[in-house]
Amino acid sequence: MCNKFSSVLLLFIVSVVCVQSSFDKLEGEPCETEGIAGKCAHIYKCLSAFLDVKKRKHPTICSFQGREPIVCCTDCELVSDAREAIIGKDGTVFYKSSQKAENKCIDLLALLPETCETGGMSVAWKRDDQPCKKFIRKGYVGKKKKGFSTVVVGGTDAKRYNFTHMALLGYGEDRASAQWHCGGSLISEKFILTAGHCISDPKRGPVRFVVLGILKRSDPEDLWQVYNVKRIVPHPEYRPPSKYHDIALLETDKLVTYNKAVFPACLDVQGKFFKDKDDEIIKFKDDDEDDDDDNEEINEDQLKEFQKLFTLLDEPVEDQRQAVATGWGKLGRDRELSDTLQEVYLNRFSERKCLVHFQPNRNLKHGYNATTQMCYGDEKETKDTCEGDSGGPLQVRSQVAHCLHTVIGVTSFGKACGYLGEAGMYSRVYHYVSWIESVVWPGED
Ligand SMILES: *[C@@H]1O[C@H](CO)[C@@H](O)[C@H](O)[C@H]1NC(C)=O
Ligand SMILES: CC(=O)N[C@H]1CO[C@H](CO)[C@@H](O)[C@@H]1O
Repeated sequence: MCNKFSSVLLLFIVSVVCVQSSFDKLEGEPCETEGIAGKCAHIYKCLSAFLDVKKRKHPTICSFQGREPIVCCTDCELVSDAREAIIGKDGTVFYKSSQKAENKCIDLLALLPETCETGGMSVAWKRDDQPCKKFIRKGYVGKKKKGFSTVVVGGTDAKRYNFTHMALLGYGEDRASAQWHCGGSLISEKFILTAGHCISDPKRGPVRFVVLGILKRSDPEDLWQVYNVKRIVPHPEYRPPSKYHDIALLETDKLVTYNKAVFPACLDVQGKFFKDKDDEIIKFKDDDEDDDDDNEEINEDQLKEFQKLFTLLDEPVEDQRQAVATGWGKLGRDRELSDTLQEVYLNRFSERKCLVHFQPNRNLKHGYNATTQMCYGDEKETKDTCEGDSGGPLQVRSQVAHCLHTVIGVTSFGKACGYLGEAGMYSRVYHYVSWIESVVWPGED
């Protein structure tokens, strides 16, 4: 990308040099371009000029620093290095963050087998009330989908290619006789995220196989993309039978091939916005929230603080009030395992309700822990994850691209599934992101 860019840059410098003569404005000096007042800035600090050059549009030159132009920049904010920006197929811009897992998610854009709507930044061009060019987030993700959770009772069949990160885990000596239960999520070319308690089966021993690319257990053999598990990495604090830190990573013996049926998911790197307090601001922003008895008061200061946070970020947040759990688990209590992958839309329970649902017991000494766990379910319909769904993802659509999912939770356990109003427990991915990064992408920055 950089090479291509410098040749374009050079070409354009040559053409500019031919037609203009004096380039004497230094970095920081005022300038004007297309009738808009700006400031001279190095081309790599001026995202809009950088993008213009990529589109072979000439920016206004202030001067040169060696061969690199100082341009007249009308952006509201300069960036540290525009070369860090990733341009999506539809022209949207992503800016790399300091979070490895987020950058990995953005990198996936270039590998997507099909194009899909991306959710990066786009330029808000100057309007009369806006003295400079601003990059704003394209915000489709935070938009609430109406009628999302309607008549689904229990799960529904998922569509092929909709959950391409979904893995099914196999236990047993060989593939032919292996038993397949527990789910997982493909999160890189080598790693599957699953639950701690899925790393082995009481009768058949450690997990040995991972299958990707299927929608149905009964899918023909040629759709089964099977990998051997080379390494099992449970979370270092996972101490069964305790149910805390119920999360693990599986490494495959070879690199996973991405295709239309197999493609990884992103990890939730934003979770901090969805702790208890923040529930309130989301409710505040959402005028059609109709329940609920747990509308605790928020004070003025808190509100201001949240509003400040939101304007600072200027981006939508992934709406995690509703999330989708997927799995090939049992279709209900005392029922058979599902042949077709099931998807079930669940609602987030308030922290208070989670505490009530999951009180301290033998394997959960301190009860529900909001830092490391979350609970989702449905209070009005019988919807839940069930036996065999363990290890699978609880997910929302990714903010990076419409066709990607962000895994926010790992299905951990429930009580008896299929009772009205029950909640299921999920390991909170956000809390584990740095551990996941250290295992999946070690030694990279
Ligand atoms: C919840 O888990 C975190 C991380 O393990 C721990 O530091 C914290 O003390 C736990 N909170 C409670 C109330 O047990
Ligand atoms: C996330 C995703 O891929 N969603 C797709 C699920 O399937 C339907 C119908 O095939 C598509 O319209 C969605 O875009």
